[in-house]
Amino acid sequence: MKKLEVNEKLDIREILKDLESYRPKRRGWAWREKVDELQIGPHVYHDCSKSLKNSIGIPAAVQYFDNLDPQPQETITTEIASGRFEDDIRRMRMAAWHGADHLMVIRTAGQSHFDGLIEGTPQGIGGIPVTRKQVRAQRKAVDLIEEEVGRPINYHSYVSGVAGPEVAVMFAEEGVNGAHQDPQYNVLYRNINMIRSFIDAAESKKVMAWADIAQIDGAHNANATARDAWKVMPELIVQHAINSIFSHKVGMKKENICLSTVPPSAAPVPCTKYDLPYAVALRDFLSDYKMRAQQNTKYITSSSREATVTHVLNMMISKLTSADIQSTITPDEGRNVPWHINNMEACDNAKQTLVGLDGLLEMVELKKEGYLPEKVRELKERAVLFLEELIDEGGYFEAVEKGFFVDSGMYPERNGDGIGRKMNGGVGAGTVFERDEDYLAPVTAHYGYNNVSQYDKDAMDDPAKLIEGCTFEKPEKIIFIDELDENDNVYMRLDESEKYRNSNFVKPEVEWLADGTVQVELFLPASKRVAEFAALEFAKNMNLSDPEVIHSEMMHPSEGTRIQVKGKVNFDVDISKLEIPEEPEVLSDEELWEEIEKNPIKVVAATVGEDEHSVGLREIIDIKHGGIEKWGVEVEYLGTSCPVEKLVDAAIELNADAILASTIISHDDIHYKNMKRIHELCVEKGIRDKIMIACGGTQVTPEIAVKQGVDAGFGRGSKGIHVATFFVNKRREMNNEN
Ligand code: Z98
Repeated sequence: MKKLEVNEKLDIREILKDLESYRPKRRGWAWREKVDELQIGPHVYHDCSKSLKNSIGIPAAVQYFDNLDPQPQETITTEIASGRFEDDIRRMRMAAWHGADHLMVIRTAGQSHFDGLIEGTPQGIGGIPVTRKQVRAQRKAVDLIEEEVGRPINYHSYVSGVAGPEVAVMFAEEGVNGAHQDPQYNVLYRNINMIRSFIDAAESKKVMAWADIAQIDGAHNANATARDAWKVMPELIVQHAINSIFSHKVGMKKENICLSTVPPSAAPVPCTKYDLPYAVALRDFLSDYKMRAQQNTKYITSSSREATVTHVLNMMISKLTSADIQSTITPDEGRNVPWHINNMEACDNAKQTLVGLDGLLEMVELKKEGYLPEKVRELKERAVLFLEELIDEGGYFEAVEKGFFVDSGMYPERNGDGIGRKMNGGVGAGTVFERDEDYLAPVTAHYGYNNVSQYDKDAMDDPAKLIEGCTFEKPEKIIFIDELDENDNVYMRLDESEKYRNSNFVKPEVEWLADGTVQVELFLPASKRVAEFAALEFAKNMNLSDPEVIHSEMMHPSEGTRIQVKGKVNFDVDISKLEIPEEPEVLSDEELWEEIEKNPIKVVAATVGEDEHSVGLREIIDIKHGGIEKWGVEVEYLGTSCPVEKLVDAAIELNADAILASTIISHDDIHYKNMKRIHELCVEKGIRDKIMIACGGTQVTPEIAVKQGVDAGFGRGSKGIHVATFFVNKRREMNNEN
């Protein structure tokens, strides 16, 4: 396929073309390339990785730092799954540009509730399973996107539910690079039979190991479902330990085993007192494995401000304890708005925080005495005692039956409210059978005994040899099944929004092309509930359809409420009909500094006539808000209501390069008349060809100003940079003429 062009939209139809024969470019997880001392401009970074070929820095980078966009050493994760894989592909491209290199696809309804591999795209059944078609289309797009940004991107989904092993095989075939896999998740949160889950997990992990897929466990769910999340810390350590050692024993390499660590608590509790000792204890115990730091999702609400602070506090823990992968969670989790912008902002949060904390561990270290190590020790003891009791009870299965897990007490305290699952209960109970004596599965990466030798001794380590390779070695054996639903498939959806694909028409969008959704922010001087209903009326009157309050927050019980409403607009804009004025050209700070230092510019300035409005002019002059002094322009300010004669005389006396006059009063066109007068006086006094004249004011139209004979007019919204740019450019022009 043709490589992506920065100025061209990704062509979804092109991605879908010949999908049945597409093979992923690579397999396996890829870490970022660490650079020990990364020098970019005057700055040196110690914890960063190779920079990207194409990326978008945080807003300050774009505005002040020439797009400086250092990439932290941590992999950055974002979850993208709006339910329409074709639109998610576009979001993946944006996320990659914002620094994400781990794209997780989690579906809107439990993938793990599907009992088999789903090949169609049954959107209508209440959830969107991960199908081969979706995975292949997305991996194909990501293959292009990683070339565009210049860094490998890890594509990730979930190996859960009773279809786990089939899903794992499909992922291995399709070049998926990361996956959640944890039998405890199935048992505790999906009520899948525990024996079946562990057997499936052995098979799944073996397949994942073959495909070099990095694994993330499911312990974060224990935190998210706990009654008091900070009490679950000993159990979290135990869950991590069980999945990690199990995975390793099945054959996964340790660096592919990633713990889904989560800071258990969040402000307003004094969360660092819980979260830091917990993170240290976990890393001490399980130092052979990788740490994937997730944000706390237990205490997330619909406030994006609050979610951002929690995220940043969490990243401080990540930094202090050297996490390998940093997940980003958006307020989506709290209000179910999986929007493009929230993904980008979350990636930017991570990048900004981690880069901002670069070198932290060279400056601070964790204390070896006092509260921290004492708490670490306590947590470790609690976890060890938990495991010892589990063994005393006969093992994991017995402990689960007895409700050891998801108990709301802080172990060894127990409240007796844990989730007890029956060893012979749950989904898939009774579906595990012993293998026959001569059991044979001629496939690669299979767990457990397999009687290959009876057929071919040489095939002992390569059972698929018996069938001349399975789908892993011979991908042409994969059967690709396209979507089966004639009324609900990607082509139908693309057709519906075709008007907006590479056309002149645009419509606002939050997750799907032309979905028309917008968010409106309101403050209403009313109590919360009243404000919520009033806000819906405002939305309706703004012609928004399907209005819905997605966030409301009390500012004061009676004085007012902040509300965010979403709704849809039902019109579009034809961009070919827009009259877009030319963007005012501005020179860079560096160019202005350099030029004005070489050839100083002296300006006389005043408000002229009988005009006392000095604020605008002074904003254009003073350094504080980016006035022309910033770049070294020397200004003689003559004050307000200055007669134009005095202004011109002062220019002559001081041998100024420019006159800067400001006028707001415009009755009888006095502002333009004054401009004309300044020009004429300069002509009369013989300095017009040597002096630049710039005039500004809120009522000034640049074109009309120039007609009065001055060199430039500056209207409403003009800034110092526009005036400084004009002076430098105009003088260059004058010098060239002479
Ligand atoms: C994260 N925010 O990890 P179903 N298996 C495990 C999971 O944790 C999850 C699923 C499967 C989290 C993402 N986790 C949420 C171990 C979900 C999801 O099909 O919905 O059960 O799969 O970053």
